[in-house]
Order: sequence, then C-alpha cells, then structure tokens
Amino acid sequence: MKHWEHLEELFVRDHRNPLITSKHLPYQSNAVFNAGAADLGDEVLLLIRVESTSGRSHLIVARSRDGITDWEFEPKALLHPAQGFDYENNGVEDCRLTWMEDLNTWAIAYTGYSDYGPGVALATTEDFKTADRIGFIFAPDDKNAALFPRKFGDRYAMLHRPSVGGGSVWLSYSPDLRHWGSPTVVLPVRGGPWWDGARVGAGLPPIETEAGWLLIYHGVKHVAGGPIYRLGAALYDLENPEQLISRTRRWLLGPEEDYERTGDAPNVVFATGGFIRDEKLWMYYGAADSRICLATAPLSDLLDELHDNPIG
Ligand code: BMA
Repeated sequence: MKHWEHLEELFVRDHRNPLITSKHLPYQSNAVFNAGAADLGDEVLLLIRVESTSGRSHLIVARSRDGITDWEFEPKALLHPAQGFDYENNGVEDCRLTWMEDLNTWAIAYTGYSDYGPGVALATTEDFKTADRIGFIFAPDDKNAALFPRKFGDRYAMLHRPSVGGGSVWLSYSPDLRHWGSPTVVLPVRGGPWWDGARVGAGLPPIETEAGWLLIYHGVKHVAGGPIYRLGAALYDLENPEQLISRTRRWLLGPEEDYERTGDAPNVVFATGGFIRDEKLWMYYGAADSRICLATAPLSDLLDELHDNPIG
C-alpha cells in the first residue's frame, strides 16, 4: 500500500525558505510578511510589510539579484503610517504591485488601517524611492485590493474584498483610479466545509495568460484551532474580467512546514506578489504572518489544473 509523506500540491517551496525574516532587517521589528513583488529584469523588488515593535505596519523596499538570496533593504519606508495621511494612522499593510501599461507606472494597492478599521488605499510610484498617494478609495472594512494591469474599455478594474456580506471577492471599475463603482461579485465564498468556505480574497494581482486572467487567491476555513489560510487559483475571461471560467476545487498550497504552521498567525500562507519567469509562476507569500517565503509552479500545470475545474 502506498503511503503519502506529504500532500501533493502544485506549488514547490524553495528549499531556502524562509527567504526573509525580521532578523534580516537593519532595524528591530516584530515580523515581516505579505510582500508585493516586481520583476525588474536584473533584480526582483519586494515591497514588504514590516510590523514594527509598536504593532503597526509599514512598507519597505527589498531588492535581490536572483529574487532569493542577498536581500538589500532601503533604509527608509516607502509608505509609513507616520507620514500623516488620512485613514492610515494605524498602519499600511499587504500591498499588491501592478505595472500599469497605459500609465507607465507602478500602482500600489494596499490596506490603510484607520481608526474606523481597514480600508483600501492606492498610490503610484515610478522608482520605488517615493510614492504618490491617490488616497483612500474603499471605506472600511475592505482589503485585499489588486489592480488589473490594463483597462477594459475605458475603465480600470480592481478586485477587493469587503468584510461584510460574507467574505467574497468583488470587482469595481474606475475611469481615473480615484472614483470607483459598478461593484460586482466575481469570486463567491464557497461556504460549508470547503477550504475556501469562510472567506476568500485576491492574492496576486491578476496575470494575463493565453487561457485568461490567472488569479491566485486565498481561502479561509475555520476549524476548532482557528482559521487556516490556503491558496488556490481561478481563471477569468480576458476581455470580460467578471466572467469566471474555472476555479480549483483543491488548494494548491497550504500550511505544512513549521515556518507556516508556527508564528504570530499559525497555519497561514498568504500570497500578495509574484510574476511569470521561465514559464513558471514565482509566488512570494507570507508564512504565519511572520516571514516571507517563495514557492513556484509551472504555468502550464496551473492552467491544466484550471482546465480540469470548469465552472458550471
Ligand atoms: C488577513 C490579513 C493579512 C493576514 C491574514 C492572516 O485578514 O489581515 O494581513 O496575513 O489575515 O492572518
């Protein structure tokens, strides 16, 4: 009889995980996790969430030539709650980076933690040295915002996850990145005992593939020991991002390793950044809200899995 050593998942963890912990930073902090990622060609840039010893989070830039080793950190935060902006005084968290094709700039979608709860904020940057805030765009409680890299017709599109209404992912549109409307549910929470039954949220910003927009998302299941955060995938029509084509029935990465099982939030893998390199999806994820890790999967395997999981 066959015995399974490990669950067979689609993603393969990098053997150097965790790649970044608070010990690597040039100053003291509680934890580093949930990074936005940009493939700049000759280096990988991560905009990482650092939770300071005050408990609030800021975002700093880390760079590495190979995207795995020898990370160098900018001495000053790119986005910090002390910069005095409305509705961010309790922290800036969990950014997603999208290269906006028509604007020739990077967009940073992030969670602004206000006195009234966490909402969605947007900023842009050209060089990751300074950022221009567009401002707070979705009132609390709303988070997990991720922009599509191009317009549909004359409108930008963004995924986001209001916490009220059951924990599903919505899509909203904007003519100018500032004013948002026409919200519609694009990834319903699955309910029941499913791995993504209690809440779902966008992970990486959608990636354009020949089969459709690939979305890596997180799903939450509540068990007696607390929530478990896992990662799965969905696919959307290239010209109509509201049209869900397929969605994986199983998760593709879940907390298994000690560095994912133990930390400030146990049993969490939470991906917010990644890109395609050498036909593989590179996915950076926060492990147990305490460290940053990398897992990769061949793009063709992801698309095959989605092909086998059509909707309806
Ligand atoms: C989510 C966010 C993330 C966090 C995750 C797991 O709701 O707050 O920042 O990584 O929970 O704790």
